[in-house]
Amino acid sequence: GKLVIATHNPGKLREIAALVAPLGVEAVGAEELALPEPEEIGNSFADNADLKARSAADLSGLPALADDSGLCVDALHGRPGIFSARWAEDADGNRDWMRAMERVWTEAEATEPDAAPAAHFVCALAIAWPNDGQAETFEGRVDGTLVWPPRGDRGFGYDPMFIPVGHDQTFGELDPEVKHAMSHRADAFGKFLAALREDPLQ
Ligand code: ITT
Repeated sequence: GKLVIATHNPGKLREIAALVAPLGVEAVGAEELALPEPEEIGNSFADNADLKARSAADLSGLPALADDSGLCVDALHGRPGIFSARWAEDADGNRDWMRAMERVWTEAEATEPDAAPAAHFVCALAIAWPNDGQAETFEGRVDGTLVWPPRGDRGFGYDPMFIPVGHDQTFGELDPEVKHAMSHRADAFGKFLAALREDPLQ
């Protein structure tokens, strides 16, 4: 059957399409179905993933998988967190990742000048079925440190400034396969797969 990947972010769509490929479902992006972007009014990654999945499932009549994710910096008490995308936006809503990374680095450095700032990515995945009030959510995480200047042009978002624990290259430099094997998204997806084994998609 079909599964809607309820994201308007091409970087996420690429990664989630790769993760769901082995499931044998036909992945369809939210843009392809011209689904609107619901307002992310939740107070947590899980709440926002839940509302994006339910909106896409109800409007498309298909099961929908949504991702809400972000970068949490220890020195910034977990910010930008659920505001990770908003930190990239200018007054017209255009996104500039260099601007977002610069803000993160500047604020982290102002708090802890000499340390390599500790940070982690969080990903909440939510799966929803049409007209079913409940979505199920799964949360994953990867720990690391931040570097400046950003390095590498792979991945998306904050990847060029994030070095995962156990590596010395950023997610922007590492092979996408390496990121997929250890990322916050892969961690959440593993939990989703474990639940699917109990309760399959069809
Ligand atoms: P959708 O809501 O349409 O899925 P979005 O980009 O608005 O797309 P979020 O609200 O979840 O999604 O914002 C998450 C931001 O966190 C995202 O735009 C990235 O900048 C950042 N982020 C999440 N996962 C990341 C990853 O794997 N690598 C780098 N940055 C990531």
